Amino acid sequence: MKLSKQQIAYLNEKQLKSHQSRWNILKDQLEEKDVDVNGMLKQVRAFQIAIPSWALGTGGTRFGRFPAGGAPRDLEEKMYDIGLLHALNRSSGAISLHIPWDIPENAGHIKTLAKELGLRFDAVNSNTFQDQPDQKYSYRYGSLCHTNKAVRDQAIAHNLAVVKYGVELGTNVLSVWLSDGAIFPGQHNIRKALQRTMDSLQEIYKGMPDNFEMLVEYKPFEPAFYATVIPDWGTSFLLVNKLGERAKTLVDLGHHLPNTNIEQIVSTLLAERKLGGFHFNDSKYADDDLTTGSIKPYQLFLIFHELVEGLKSQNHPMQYLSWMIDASHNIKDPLEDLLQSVEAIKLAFAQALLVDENKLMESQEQNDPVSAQEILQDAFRTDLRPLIAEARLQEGGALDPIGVYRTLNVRKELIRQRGDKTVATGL
Ligand code: PSV
Ligand code: MN
Repeated sequence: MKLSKQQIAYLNEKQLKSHQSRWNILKDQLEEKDVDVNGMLKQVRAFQIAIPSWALGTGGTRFGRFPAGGAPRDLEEKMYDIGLLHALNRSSGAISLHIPWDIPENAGHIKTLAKELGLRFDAVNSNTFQDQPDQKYSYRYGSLCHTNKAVRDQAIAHNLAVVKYGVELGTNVLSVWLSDGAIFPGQHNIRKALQRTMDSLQEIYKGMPDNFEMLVEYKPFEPAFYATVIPDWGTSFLLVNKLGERAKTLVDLGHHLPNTNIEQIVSTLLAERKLGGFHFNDSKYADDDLTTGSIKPYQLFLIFHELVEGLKSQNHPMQYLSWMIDASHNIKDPLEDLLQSVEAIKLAFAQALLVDENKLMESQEQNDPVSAQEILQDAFRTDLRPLIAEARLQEGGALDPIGVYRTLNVRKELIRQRGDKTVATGL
């Protein structure tokens, strides 16, 4: 299913007047504060967040699944779904593939479709956390950390095969997340498991083309409950530092223990030129994979504040990093959930752009935490939704993406086309 610009423009018409009045009020308010409104609009318009190919169907927990129907049955249908999102919000113009959940069998055809839908390929993700039917050795006791060299070699070869798909699709980022670890104390030698992981990653790094980056993701627990081999940013940082310049850390917001100061991690990694990318989601307890911004929007804003300030200090554009969503949609329509996530991310980004950095620096120099808080919260509490809508409008997207999605009965149409019992590969 595809949405045309005309369909969207027609539905925008009805909301144009009320949008204009809200936007004019905000614009005046921002201009009064000497905010570079056009500069902000330009940045928000350009910002793109990759959609993971593994999160377009209804997810579930180990207790059950409640699919909503109309889930994409193959990579092409997944791309059409991302095309729908991008047509609505103009900010989902990239797709991140998880291999072997989504193997681009015919790269030429897939690239043509991507072009037609206005999409590009973001990081390719390897998967050595599950066994595949045709695989020789099992990953039951780990992959890159395994005691048996043959298993490690198989996992290394898989990662290099993923890189090859990436090359064919025109991306240059490999993202690695390992579930390797011990579920019970004593199960493995912690020091040796880390060393073997390091050696295996080195093999992969050496095998990548010179322009390829490797992102190493960390996660404190699950499925390895006792000692995950790469449990935290410190371990990832240690590994990527040893690997080389093109290896960096990937921060998944859900991969922290409660109350971890993620913005501080982001700032430190960025300062060391070792922050490579993001997996956005939100959580209350651990890796809940909830809609971004649904639980802790202030934290998201504080993270973006560090990103905006840090990248600016290094003269890097926002697209210097890989931005991706990594979520599971248990009870919401996955496409609506993704629209909400992208909106929350753009809002946090725009709020961060609004922070008066010079004034904040003055407060910091004068050791004035009261005024620092006022400055940050003034930006956070400014309702920038009309600016995000205006940016979308200028890009040819929908003023109200979820409204248009519902008015056009997109889910109903997808169910009609694909059936109500379809299952998508992925989470
Ligand atoms: C693991 O929890 C993770 O965050 C990794 O990024 C995986 O690639 C993804 O979720 C899908 O399982
Ligand atoms: Mn992730």
